[in-house]
Amino acid sequence: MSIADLHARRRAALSHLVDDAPVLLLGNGPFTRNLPLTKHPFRQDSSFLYLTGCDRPQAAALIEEGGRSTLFLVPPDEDDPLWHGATWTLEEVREELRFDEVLPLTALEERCARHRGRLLGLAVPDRAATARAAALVGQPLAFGVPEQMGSAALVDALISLRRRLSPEEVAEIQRAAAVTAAAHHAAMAITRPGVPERHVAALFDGLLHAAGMQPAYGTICTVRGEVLHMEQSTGTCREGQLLLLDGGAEAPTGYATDVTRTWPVSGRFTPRQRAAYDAVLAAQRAAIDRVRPGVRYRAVHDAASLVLARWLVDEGLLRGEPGGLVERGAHALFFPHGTGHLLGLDVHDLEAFGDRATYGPGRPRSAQFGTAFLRIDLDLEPGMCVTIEPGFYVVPAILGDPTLTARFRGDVDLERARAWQGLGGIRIEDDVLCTEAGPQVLTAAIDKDPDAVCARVGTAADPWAGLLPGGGSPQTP
Ligand SMILES: [Mn+2]
Repeated sequence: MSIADLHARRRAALSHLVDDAPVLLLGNGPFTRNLPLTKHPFRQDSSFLYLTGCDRPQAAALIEEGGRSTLFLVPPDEDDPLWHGATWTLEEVREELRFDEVLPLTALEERCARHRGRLLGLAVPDRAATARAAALVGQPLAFGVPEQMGSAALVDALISLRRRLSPEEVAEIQRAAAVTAAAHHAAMAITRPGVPERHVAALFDGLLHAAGMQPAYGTICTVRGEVLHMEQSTGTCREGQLLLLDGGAEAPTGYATDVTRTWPVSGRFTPRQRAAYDAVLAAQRAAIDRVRPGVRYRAVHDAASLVLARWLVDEGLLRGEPGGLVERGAHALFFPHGTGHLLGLDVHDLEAFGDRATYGPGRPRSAQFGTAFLRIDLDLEPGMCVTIEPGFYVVPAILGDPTLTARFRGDVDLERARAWQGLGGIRIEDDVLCTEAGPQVLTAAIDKDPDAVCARVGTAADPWAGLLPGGGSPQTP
């Protein structure tokens, strides 16, 4: 089946799920950077992409009874061939994307008029497009505000369709995973003391671009792994430090990967680093093993937390019985986030729809520190793809937090914990497909065995060093 047929099939399935109610979809417009002419790279809204396969800016679609579909586009300008090269016709797009009809965007309001009062609509990241949809649908819409994401029936239908990936979608993630593997391995290879973090980050992102893909999210590349979403790569890799790289390719079709690896800058772990790395890896493997149909994701998270808690007790960082420590949430002092999230067209798939998409009915979020950040608590089903990404972090902001340290006074040995400061953070993350046959790690080609990782570090020259002004010394401050 061609990709375009797949999109047509999804529109028919959607129509069926909403009892043939007419559905209006607006795509994203271009996002201006600093001048009208300079734009951010275009990214289509994921639900629009899912249902249309159309990655042109300023598009709209109307899905009517039985999945009959009309696409609306801004036709090319007369001088487009001069400025932008090859041009296209609405008819060519109609054939390519298998729509029943393709009309100029200016016809949208008139075509929607016949469905007044019955249209289902959806918010998208683009505010102008969302405002246009809200006016046509006659209800307030706001992207990222769960209760205003769209008409309830449409949102529920999209969630139920997108939550489980088809084999075609899994194949897209696998394509992106192959590129992600090459990029992670290249990043390991050029890491050595003195190399600026940004050289590693630029090689990682550059490799994705060279493969015709792009980062699915802002790549994290830092020796300060304890800052969970460290966005700047302005530091320098130093002997004795760990480098954490959280980055993944997005395929041209929009499907994401999300992978974290952590490795020693020098290619050798200290005994303490190695112990922590082994514990995180054991926690990750225990959690991956739980990714099976019918298992509640909370149990996957608890499995990772328990393995870490046992090790924390062995190290003397926590005191007490591991099961009780996890129940009280004491492990979160060193593992303060959830074990993972859904993955698909969005790197945190369906998260824009809120907990309605990612938590089971009647399952409110935990109020407990750490567990409150768990991004998914569904019963796993075949076709769901989740990340498994436990970590161990020595976070000064946590160890110095008077409320947290008072709450867990009996559980944590603060003096010992503070002696670990400077280790930073270790996270190991893979993308795992839930199947009837058990967990399938889509990113298994990326080394995580500690010896295999170390064997890669420092095996290649810093490719930027000779290309940059100033002689290209990798010792840039
Ligand atoms: Mn992730």
